[in-house]
Amino acid sequence: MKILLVYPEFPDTFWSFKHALKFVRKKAGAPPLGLLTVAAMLPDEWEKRLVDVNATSLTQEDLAWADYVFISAMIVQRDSARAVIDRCKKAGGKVVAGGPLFTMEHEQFPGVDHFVLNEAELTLPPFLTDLANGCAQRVYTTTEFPDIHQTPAPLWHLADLRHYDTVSIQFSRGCPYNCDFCNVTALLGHRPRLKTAEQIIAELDDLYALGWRKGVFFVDDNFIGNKKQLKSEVLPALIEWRKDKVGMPFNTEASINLADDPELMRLMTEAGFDTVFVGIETPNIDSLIECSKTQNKNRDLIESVKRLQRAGLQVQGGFIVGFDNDTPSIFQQQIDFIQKSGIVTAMVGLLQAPPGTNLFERMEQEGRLVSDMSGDNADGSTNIVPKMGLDTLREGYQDILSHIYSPQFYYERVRTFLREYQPPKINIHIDLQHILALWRSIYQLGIRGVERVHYWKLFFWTLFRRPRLFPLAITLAIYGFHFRTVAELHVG
Ligand code: B12
Repeated sequence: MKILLVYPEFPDTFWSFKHALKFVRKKAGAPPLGLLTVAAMLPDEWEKRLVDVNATSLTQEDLAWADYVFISAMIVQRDSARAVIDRCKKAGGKVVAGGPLFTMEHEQFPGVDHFVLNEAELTLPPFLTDLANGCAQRVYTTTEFPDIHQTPAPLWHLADLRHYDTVSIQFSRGCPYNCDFCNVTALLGHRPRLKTAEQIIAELDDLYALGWRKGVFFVDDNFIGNKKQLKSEVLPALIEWRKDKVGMPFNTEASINLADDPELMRLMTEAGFDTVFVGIETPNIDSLIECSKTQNKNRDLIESVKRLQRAGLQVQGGFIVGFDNDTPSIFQQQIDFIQKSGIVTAMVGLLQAPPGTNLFERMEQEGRLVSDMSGDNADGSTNIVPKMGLDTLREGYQDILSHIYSPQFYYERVRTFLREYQPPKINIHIDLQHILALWRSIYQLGIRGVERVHYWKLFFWTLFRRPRLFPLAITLAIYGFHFRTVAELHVG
């Protein structure tokens, strides 16, 4: 059996990092972890090929080669997924689809032969058995959440890792919190399900053996969902593993209460984590109550962010405007908060209600749902009628974007962050692309860019004041170029 695994193209979004990747001559952010994991669950003797359309093109020859095309996608890849399915059908191929897009809206894809939905650990085995018996059904689904102790290591060798700037691995699924706009618990449940330390070390060993030295993104919904096991098993194992390694800094996603646990922060940075994405959402306490974001309440959010930064973790933040409790003053409040916090990578979006969430149900009851979600929560669109009125919300949103990514505000924020940040000690791996990226940034941002004055100010400020952080400062300058380019697409 010949299986072609296809990952559709991402649009030009905040998270695509498309405009930043050019500086390091990479084609895409990370290889598709879901497909590579599914590949490892297929029989060994089957032949497998991966085409990540973000990194390489899908050819007629690929389609002619395959007995089955396995496709995975998020909602944001909907259009490209449709185009891939159409091409497969025209080429006479059979399509098997899974992953979050199809799990949420499989009825909208009549061209797909088989849907293997939810987590493949549970739905793929019955599909494979039925396929072998010649009685494969159209839809395989489950309401259970599997134990991931048996999940095999992804087949990274199928991806051409030279095209990517980072790779993702997964330690846990699920999140203990109940934020009413987030569909992670609907998709993956409340109880964090964890891999063992041995599984994670084996996955890292595979990557290291393949020569990977760049960043590793732990794509957990909430990395600290089970602190006890992290502290007692996984982090000590990672600390031990890192001792004779070079490069491979880690980043992840976690809730803000990480800032309350000095021991956990210390173990994480010792293990090699240098960045964490945190859902901050809003400085408006009434909106935090409205969306049941309990972990963000009753705290000084700025101080929590600074504690993480001082401990060695760069904080990236997600922010939302458009809660019922937001008034037009929220826009300036968000700008002030983001500037003071030194959160350089600040992703701001309008409140959206994904199906399966409490927010979706409430909006439906109140007759406030208006359209399908675009799937990109930072494109200035929403599927609900906001209390403050859509025009006011959009205008305020655009005002936030044009401020926070403007060269003046952005570079000021980079300095606020670098003043606070105490980087963890990781044996840095410098490759030729880093040096070339520096030259490209000098040309693109320091000579041609509208930000040139700010760029040089940061360049020399970091060289003299925080020389160890110089590579990070240049990376952030490059990110700024990407964020501004994407924001201009939305703001016009
Ligand atoms: C890593 C990640 C990213 C990375 C993606 C990197 C990459 N190239 O893979 C980045 C940071 C780029 C990203 C961005 C975004 N993401 Co994201 N992301 C995740 C995250 C945290 C982990 C995904 C992952 O790798 N999981 C591990 C693998 C093993 O799981 P999996 O892919 O789901 O695969 C399993 C099953 O789904 C199934 N399966 C998957 N594919 C297939 C295919 C076949 C054929 C079969 C049989 C089975 C199968 O089998 C696998 C094993 O069980 C998820 C949340 C989550 N826990 O899933 C959100 C998630 C996928 N992201 C989401 C969203 C909304 C986004 C963004 C729009 C904004 C945002 N909120 O972050 C952007 C859009 C991307 C863009 N470029 O514009 C949503 C998607 C919702 C949806 N229904 O589409 C999720 C589910 C989070 C959420 N809160 O809802 N994301």
